[in-house]
Amino acid sequence: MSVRTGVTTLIAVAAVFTLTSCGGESQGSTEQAPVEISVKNLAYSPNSVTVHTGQTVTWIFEDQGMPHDVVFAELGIKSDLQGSGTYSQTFDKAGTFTYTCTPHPNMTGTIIVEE
Ligand SMILES: [Cu+2]
Repeated sequence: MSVRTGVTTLIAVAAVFTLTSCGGESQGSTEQAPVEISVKNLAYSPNSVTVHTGQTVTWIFEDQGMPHDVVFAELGIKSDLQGSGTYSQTFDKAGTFTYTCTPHPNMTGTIIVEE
């Protein structure tokens, strides 16, 4: 492993810890734990997640600066095109919702919202 790769990995790990540690609500319920989706390598990972109504999903854009977005055409929801940073969306309506990326139509994902 090169030094550069090692440093990059450390930064990535630190970022994940930071997001995880400050994302919790004060409810103390594991059911409402933050749901995070990595946007990397032209894919959303995990590709399909199940949440409860009122829960927030955060996409983390980490595809080495390549811009992606998150578009729920059915819900009229569209994030900015982002090469870094995060985007969060709260789901208040139950259902199965698919989303895609504008520049890369074969990037798709699914959010299943349960009552
Ligand atoms: Cu994309």
